[in-house]
Amino acid sequence: MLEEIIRNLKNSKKIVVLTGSGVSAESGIPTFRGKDGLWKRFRAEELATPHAFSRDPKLVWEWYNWRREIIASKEPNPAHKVLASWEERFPEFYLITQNIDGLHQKAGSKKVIELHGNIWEVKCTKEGIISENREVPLKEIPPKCSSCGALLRPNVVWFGESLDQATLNRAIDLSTNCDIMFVIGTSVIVQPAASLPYFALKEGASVVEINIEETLLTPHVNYFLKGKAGEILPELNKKLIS
Ligand code: BJW
Repeated sequence: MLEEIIRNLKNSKKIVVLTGSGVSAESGIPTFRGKDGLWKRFRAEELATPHAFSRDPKLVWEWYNWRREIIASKEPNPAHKVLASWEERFPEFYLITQNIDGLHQKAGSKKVIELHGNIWEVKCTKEGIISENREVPLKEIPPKCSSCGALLRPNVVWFGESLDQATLNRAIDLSTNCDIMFVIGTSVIVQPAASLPYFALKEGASVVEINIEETLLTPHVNYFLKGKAGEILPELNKKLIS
């Protein structure tokens, strides 16, 4: 099956990859819905909704501060590295991620389309200005805007919030017009990201899913590679470059 995927990949012009938290699992960053996933230990509605933030910004920021501490100590794994090398190899390679951890960029990917924002950015709740913030741990919780004093929030997309429209449109356009799509380390549950592989399938693209377990998407894909992204992607890459 790997040979067939490689043949397909080599014949493809537009290559799209959609990643989820499973890609960073081997770096030591918890996923959301797995056995040790964040939503097994924490309630999403108390921490990852606009309502939760307006009710208790300190609690929400303490949780993000804890996650920032974990992420700051982690390094990209072989899956991130292979995807970064594919950006160099293929002229029309597009990486769409639901991850907010910045590990794709740390591995060298330069043009990452971040659907759910980035944990290393903060947004002023009054002026809407987005800025980078890499302070670990945060000195002040909750942090305040240095120019107007208003509360800052993590620049991530919470449940019930819309994704940035231009970013989403770009992801839909790429998914609708690609030749091959890799869907890696995501449960394909959270909308609207979960619809992207279906747009690709509908337009006749080949879809390759890499996951340690089957998802609702699996029965629809052309190829399902069961296993860890950090093992399967290097294996695919070895065949690609040999
Ligand atoms: C491996 C592996 C290895 C492990 N190798 N694989 C009712 C009310 C309100 C909203 C809704 C509603 N019903 C539906 C909605 C819409 C909602 C939604 O989809 N909910 C679903 C849960 C049903 N979506 C939204 O609210 C979105 N906005 C929206 O739709 O706006 C319009 C709207 C507004 C109002 C009402 C309705 C619509 C926004 C979604 C934002 C998601 N935000 C989060 C948090 C980001 C910030 C943060 O991190 O703190 O994004 S939630 C979380 O899930 C995070 C992820 O990006 C996202 C996806 O998770 P992912 O990456 O797939 O992780 P897992 O854990 O689910 O899966 C990991 C996978 O990896 C597994 O399959 C493993 O097997 C695999 N794996 N190790 C390969 N080594």
